[in-house]
Amino acid sequence: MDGFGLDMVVASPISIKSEKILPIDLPVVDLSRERSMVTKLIVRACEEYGFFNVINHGVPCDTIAKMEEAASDFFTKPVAQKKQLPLYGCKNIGFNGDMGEIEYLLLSANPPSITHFNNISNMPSNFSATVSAYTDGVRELACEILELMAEGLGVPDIWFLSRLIREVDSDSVLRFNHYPPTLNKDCKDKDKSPSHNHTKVGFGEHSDPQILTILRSNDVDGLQISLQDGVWNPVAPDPSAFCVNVGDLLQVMTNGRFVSVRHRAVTNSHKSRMSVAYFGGPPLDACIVAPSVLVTPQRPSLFKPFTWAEYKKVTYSMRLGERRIDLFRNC
Ligand code: GA4
Repeated sequence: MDGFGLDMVVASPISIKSEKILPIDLPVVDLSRERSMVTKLIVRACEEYGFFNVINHGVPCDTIAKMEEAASDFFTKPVAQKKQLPLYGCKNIGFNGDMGEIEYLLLSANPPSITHFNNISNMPSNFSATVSAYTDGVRELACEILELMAEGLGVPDIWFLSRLIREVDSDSVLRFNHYPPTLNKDCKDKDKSPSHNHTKVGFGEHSDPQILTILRSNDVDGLQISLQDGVWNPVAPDPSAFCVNVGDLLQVMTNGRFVSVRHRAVTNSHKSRMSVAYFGGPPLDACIVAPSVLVTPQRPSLFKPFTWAEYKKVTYSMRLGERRIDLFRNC
């Protein structure tokens, strides 16, 4: 994987430091192919990359298009109007001082919270219907993928993961992200040259705490994953696909077979990047533990059992980039 290294420039605290940048192609899983082949491909992708693109996913194109339009309409509203929504955020991420070149809206992906949007002024009347249809579609896709994973891992109860996010009290989240272009209008012409880097960190390095993430983005790049410390692998956006990634809980529930890979989003100098991410999480009281078939004398249990409530509390008490999963490792 040598030969693509580009060094980037430090300009401000949220600019990219000098790092190795090495573009990669994610594995592509075509859900319309033969089941046993699909399960093998998914398992391999989750072991080696923690990420893959899924095509022929079954989520209707118009459901996706309406969602993207609703997200884009929302972000073009005046800031004062957006700030009226309790779950709107700009630059501040979490509660411990993390910052990024991003504005976002975080919603609970459970039906009662989505319906709640009907009662908030300034949101279009069809907003909650659009979000509900999209959430139903991606939740179903996430469940199908989790069942394929369980099958591929040889777990007899193939619903052991999907049932956690199908529960009515599952703690899943939908996040709309907007990364505005970061080329400063006052920039001198000489600084606008392609060799000058205006890329900044939109959402800093982290792993996703939940079980599985299903990400959709517009055609503007920005997602980077890190398969090796200090090396960033930009992933090209694919408008025909959903990008799927393993979360911390899935790493624990596969006893470390699947990897929750660190990733980040960077801005583009000239174009707005928009994405919608569904984070499939279990109910708060769910016990997070690997099934017995994945714990063997050759591969003893890597993690202590815990509840999602305990993990979530730790997640929100730490900085974005901290390796919270390490706190739950067996010695
Ligand atoms: C990362 C994944 C999801 O976007 C998120 C994020 C959450 C937030 O933005 O409020 C967190 C981050 C995410 C992990 C560490 C904590 C919590 C910000 C942060 C500093 C919604 C989530 O569940 O965890």
